[in-house]
Amino acid sequence: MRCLCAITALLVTCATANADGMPAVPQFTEDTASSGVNSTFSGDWDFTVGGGAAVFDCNDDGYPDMLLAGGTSLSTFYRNTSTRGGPLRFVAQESGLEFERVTGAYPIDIDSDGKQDIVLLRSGENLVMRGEGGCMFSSANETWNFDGGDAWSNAFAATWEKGQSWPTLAIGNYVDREEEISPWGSCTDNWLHRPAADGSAKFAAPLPLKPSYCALSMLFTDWRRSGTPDLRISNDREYYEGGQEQMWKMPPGGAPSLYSEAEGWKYLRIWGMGVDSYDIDGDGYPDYYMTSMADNKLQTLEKPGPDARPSYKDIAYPRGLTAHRPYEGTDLRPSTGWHTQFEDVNNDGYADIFIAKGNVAEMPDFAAKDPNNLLLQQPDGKFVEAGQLAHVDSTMIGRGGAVMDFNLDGLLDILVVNRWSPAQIWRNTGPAGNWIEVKPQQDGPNRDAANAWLEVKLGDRVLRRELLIGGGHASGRAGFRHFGLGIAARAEVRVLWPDGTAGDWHTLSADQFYILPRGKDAFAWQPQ
Ligand SMILES: [Ca+2]
Ligand SMILES: [Ca+2]
Ligand SMILES: [Ca+2]
Ligand SMILES: [Ca+2]
Repeated sequence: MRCLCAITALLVTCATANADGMPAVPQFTEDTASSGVNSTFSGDWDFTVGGGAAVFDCNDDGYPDMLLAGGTSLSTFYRNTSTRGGPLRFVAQESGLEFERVTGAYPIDIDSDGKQDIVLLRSGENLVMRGEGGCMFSSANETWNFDGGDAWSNAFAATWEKGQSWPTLAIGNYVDREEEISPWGSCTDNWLHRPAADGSAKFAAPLPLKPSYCALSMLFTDWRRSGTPDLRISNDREYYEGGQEQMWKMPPGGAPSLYSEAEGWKYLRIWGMGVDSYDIDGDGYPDYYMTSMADNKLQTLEKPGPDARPSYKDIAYPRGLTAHRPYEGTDLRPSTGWHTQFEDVNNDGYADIFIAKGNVAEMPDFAAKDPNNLLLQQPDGKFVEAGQLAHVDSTMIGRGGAVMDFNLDGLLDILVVNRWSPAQIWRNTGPAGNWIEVKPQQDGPNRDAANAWLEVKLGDRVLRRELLIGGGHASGRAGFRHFGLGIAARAEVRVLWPDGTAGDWHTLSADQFYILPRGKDAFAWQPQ
């Protein structure tokens, strides 16, 4: 177990909480200057949104490598050369993923060959890039019959629909990028790329989702645990005409249809930028955090249960999660949130929330100096702001990013892609409690078990999250999933597989990495 307490200049912090109840504040060291990462998301009008990162391991050493979107600059691939617990270091190298006009990127093993493939979202033609091994990639648009279109894409989600061995990809499109002068009302259709009907390893022609309302983030999520994920889309009210937040019913093999108000879906309009989910209240059902301009939303089912209607209430205010304006400085105009992620950054067993913040460009009604948020969850379920104390309060114009353990020491580090400024990367130096990182794996299609659930028993609580491909803001991750364990020396862990089969509980030791193969014993994996 690592050191539980540390004295900083400001306060005494412990792995669980301070005497005053404030959760332990992890200390982040910015490694940007020495990291080898030097990427800026550049461009004007049709790079106003987007600015993402894909984080994945492509040379099988366990250390997460990454691809950063560059907008009008080339996207850049970085191989992770960090050592365990050491400073974050990367080397830019040729990968085949270098393109102009990339807005975002998501890893997904489309052909289930054990190598991550990468979906490149672009202001222009989207690309599916097949992983060849050794961190080399090549376009598979033609081979896999993927129509990349020509829209301005920023949102992505993927699932394997029931009975399919090939994934369904959803791509969210923004306004018509040719309509720079009067873009209002020009939201272009989102596309659903389902598997080809003949069962070949190809995509069918894209199915437009009508109406579409300028999606900036989306998730396939099994919101009522029915075994069939639906498609939740967060939309930017800035440009849509008559739009709202959406959830598409996705009957396997059937036509998607929108949940209606009569079915319980509530009319909600936000500047939806980013989304993530976690069972934050422990009722067994996923809750959703959506970033916006001014106040952000935490949605929970009004009446959870297997027959639940898709009626959500916003509990961001009582949970201390509105994060609606800067928490430091003198600029008190409302703030603008983008990438968001639930992760336990201090390993106390309570999931926290990170938000990358930054003005769209120079919108005068919104804060120009808008620090990123690090909201730490307390045992009572309320969150407290710790961005400044943790030193991740950058006021560069944040967009996408990732909360990920880049140096495999069990402490989650933070990456943010900035508009017009270089991306930043911070190393978490603790203090933090115990942890566990796990990777479910199954044979056949959907190897990484998208839409499985991970459950971690910690005393009388069960930590629970759905494994999703999608969400955030234009940014996706693959690899080990992290849980903080507080002072527990072990935890019981199980996987609920995407087809509904419940795996056995495994008793696993803290501070270790584990592979969880379906139907077999979990085994420890040791980073070099
Ligand atoms: Ca690697
Ligand atoms: Ca692959
Ligand atoms: Ca925490
Ligand atoms: Ca780390």
